[in-house]
Amino acid sequence: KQYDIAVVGATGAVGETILKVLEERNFPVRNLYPLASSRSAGKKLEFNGGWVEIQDLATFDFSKAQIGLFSPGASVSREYAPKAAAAGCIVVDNTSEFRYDEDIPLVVPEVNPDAVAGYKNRGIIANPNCSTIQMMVALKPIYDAVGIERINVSTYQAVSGSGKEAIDELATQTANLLNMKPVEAKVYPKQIAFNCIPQIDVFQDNGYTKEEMKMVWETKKIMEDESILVNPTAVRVPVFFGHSEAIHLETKEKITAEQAKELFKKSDGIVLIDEHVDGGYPTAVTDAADTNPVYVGRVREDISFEKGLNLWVVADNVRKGAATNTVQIAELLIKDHI
Ligand code: A2P
Ligand code: 11C
Repeated sequence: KQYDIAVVGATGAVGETILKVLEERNFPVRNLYPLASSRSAGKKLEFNGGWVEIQDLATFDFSKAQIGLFSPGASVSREYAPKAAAAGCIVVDNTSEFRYDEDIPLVVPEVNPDAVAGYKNRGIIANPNCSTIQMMVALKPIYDAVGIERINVSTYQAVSGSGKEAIDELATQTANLLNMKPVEAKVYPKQIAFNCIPQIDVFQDNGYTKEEMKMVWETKKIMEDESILVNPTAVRVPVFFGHSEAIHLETKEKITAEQAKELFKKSDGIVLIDEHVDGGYPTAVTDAADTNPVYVGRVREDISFEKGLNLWVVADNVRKGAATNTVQIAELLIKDHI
């Protein structure tokens, strides 16, 4: 069976990667409808060896597609995802717009695949935030084995998480600085080249940023565990592709590093790189970028706390953090539901 697929935001960092991932995984696409703003309508994109014309989202008839893969930004999804669903096109939405609605499933296929069935509620499935997705994939085997009381996490997040303009900003600032020219910060509140910025997304009333609170809210929903505690700090770093996370867990039962590593080796979607030699760990640029797995390394028992475990977790934020996870959700939909 083949499906007609609309990709909304097809010219963006995530949208372009969704097209690549659909091709790579041989998703059974009959007609592909790449949609973007009127600025892009009429231009052509390559897909499966042919050229497909980009159409204007504002005038597209969603009854032509069975599945819509959305990543155009929250305000655009707010308007168009319900319209698509009303026309019978099931939406997998990458934005934060619907994630916290109780009747909208929030899915990481390695963690809570059964939640996909909730698409029936409103015709929309939400794809979690990139930093949450990679953390969930890495923590699920530990959670199932010994339980998790609390997660302390600091992130080192790539600029591609903010879209194409941010990728340009890091490149331009870096080139300017190397050529002794002044830099201008537009996407980020401070210079990102050769710097780290401890703010991702807007501040909330409690002094945490929205990116940090996304990790708190989404972890509880995906793990279906309101009691799990998350203590996050989210930092933007001058990396183009790949988010890294230093995670410290407080588990319910003691787990040794060796036991944890055995679990990681057996788990779908995880690649363990953990050798106690120079370079014996994954990094964003050398391992994760442009690949789909979640990489785990630096697995250590906490030497200061009995039920503590330390991990280093890396993944391509545009792939597993967005496009790949979205396509995997669509795969679950066509396998079991439509
Ligand atoms: P366009 O290229 O036509 O502006 P990114 O996250 O990399 O910035 O990409 C955002 C994506 O969302 C792009 O494909 C962009 O299309 C699309 N987009 C942004 N605003 C709209 C809109 N109002 N209607 C349709 N698509 C939009
Ligand atoms: C970032 N995590 O790295 C963000 C991007 O909620 O889908 C993804 C925003 C989201 O900037």
